[in-house]
Amino acid sequence: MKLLWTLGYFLVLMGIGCDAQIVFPLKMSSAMVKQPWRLVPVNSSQQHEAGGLSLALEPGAKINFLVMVDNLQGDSGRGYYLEMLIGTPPQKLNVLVDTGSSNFAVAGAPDPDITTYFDITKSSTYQSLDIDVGVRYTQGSWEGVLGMDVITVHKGLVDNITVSIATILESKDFFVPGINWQGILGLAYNTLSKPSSSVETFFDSLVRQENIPNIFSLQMCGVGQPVAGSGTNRGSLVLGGIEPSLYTGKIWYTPIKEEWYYQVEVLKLEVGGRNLNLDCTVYNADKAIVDSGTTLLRLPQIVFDAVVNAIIHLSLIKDFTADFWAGSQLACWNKAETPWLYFPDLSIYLRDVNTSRSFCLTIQPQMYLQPMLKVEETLECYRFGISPSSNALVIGATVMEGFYVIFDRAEKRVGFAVSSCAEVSGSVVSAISGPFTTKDVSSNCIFTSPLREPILWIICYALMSICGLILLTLIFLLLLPQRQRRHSIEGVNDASSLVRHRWK
Ligand SMILES: *[C@@H]1O[C@H](CO)[C@@H](O)[C@H](O)[C@H]1NC(C)=O
Ligand SMILES: *[C@@H]1O[C@H](CO)[C@@H](O)[C@H](O)[C@H]1NC(C)=O
Ligand SMILES: CC(=O)N[C@H]1CO[C@H](CO)[C@@H](O)[C@@H]1O
Repeated sequence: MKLLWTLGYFLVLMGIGCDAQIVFPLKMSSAMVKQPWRLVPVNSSQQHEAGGLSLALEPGAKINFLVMVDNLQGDSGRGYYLEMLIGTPPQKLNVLVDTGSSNFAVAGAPDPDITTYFDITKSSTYQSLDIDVGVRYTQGSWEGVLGMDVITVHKGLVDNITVSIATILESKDFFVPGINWQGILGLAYNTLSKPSSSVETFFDSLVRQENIPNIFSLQMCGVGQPVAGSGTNRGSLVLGGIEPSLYTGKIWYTPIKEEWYYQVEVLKLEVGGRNLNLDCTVYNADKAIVDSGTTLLRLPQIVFDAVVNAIIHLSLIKDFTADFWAGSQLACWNKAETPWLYFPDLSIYLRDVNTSRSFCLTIQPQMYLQPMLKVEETLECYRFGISPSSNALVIGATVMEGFYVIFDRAEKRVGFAVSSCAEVSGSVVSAISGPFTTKDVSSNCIFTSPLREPILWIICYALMSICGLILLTLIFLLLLPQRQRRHSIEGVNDASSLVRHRWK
């Protein structure tokens, strides 16, 4: 990595409590921050208490869920992945855990950025369905063919179930250097399955064949670790239930507004305890989703700008460059300094399952300022973990790392609890609070959703009608001279020669 020290030291006046001048040794580094990869499909053809499903088994009770903690590895920058055995005899591959898409796909051919792939010719149980399939994500895409085979998730106690597998034959910006996974496990709803929603998702197949509850939960333990470090941070994907050891306190649930992505309703954002005061529909434009396959917290542009302004205002640091907020520059401090004191907390309010209440996820700066791998011995460098988006608010890995997130599909709701591993240097960096009243916000912050698809169809029909009209006119015009020629041959209408001249 090539470094350019563009800015030196800054003097920052801290006015909180005392008027002392503090020398704030901030450096900006233009170390090339590779655009974090994201995996949100584009143009998708467009409360229990914890005990209910927990691991705490009565003696002799039937195991009706598939719990295995610590079965994930990875980091927020390159994703968390699960080891899977595919085919007969089994071939071992790592797959990225992605709650923002719905296809299960693995490399089916060699690629420079991966070490292994699934060789269908070596699996006696593989059945090709002979259907072409491709998925485009916000970044990256692939094309391949659809088939079926048996899989085993050794560290998830899933044994020999048959699932749809897409084998990736060609891809673009999908596999990137340094990743340690060779496939993707899309855990969202079949509505987003490609080429059509009739392709049963991995999790639906699992629920059907193993008869487990329709719920999974996810803990990712990379807070405070370099975003693209050794890639060995732990995590847990619990298939079929909730594991009590992975969280503390109460689980708060928010309704799933529509079953495609895990779409939720964001009511309010606060920076340092101050309401941004934007119309709440802005937070859900055009959707707010929970997506483990997106690295950062992504905010609609207007919200992003408001958050950055609020942070600049509250941190009293005027000297961050635009490139830092844009994610292409790092902020570096001497090892002995920690910047946390100068930055406000960020809170996201979600509607509770009791719709007249809300609860709020709070993340401290330790979560949205992410350490990068060592750039220089004496410095610690951070990148801004929030980025703008043109079409969604995405609660990505950066935020999810603070929480144990429960995808309760059976009850159509997403649960959040403080994760047991959300600590940096011994202090917990995430919190959940509530309940709050929703009197100050509109009763529905999602107005685009029910209209989105119909409007596209209306436009489509309108265009088709116009095309039809043009076609009819053309046919009419083409037939006209012939009719008139016939007439003129019969000597009825001499004027037709004029028309024929024009058509020659
Ligand atoms: C999985 O089950 C199929 C048939 O149900 C069997 O042929 C195959 O050997 C099994 N594979 C493994 C790895 O157990
Ligand atoms: C929902 O929340 C309101 C306000 O806190 C409360 O008065 C009401 O009893 C709650 N309803 C249910 C069904 O819990
Ligand atoms: C929802 C969505 O992302 N729609 C995009 C589909 O693709 C067109 C053109 O490629 C974009 O303009 C839309 O925004």
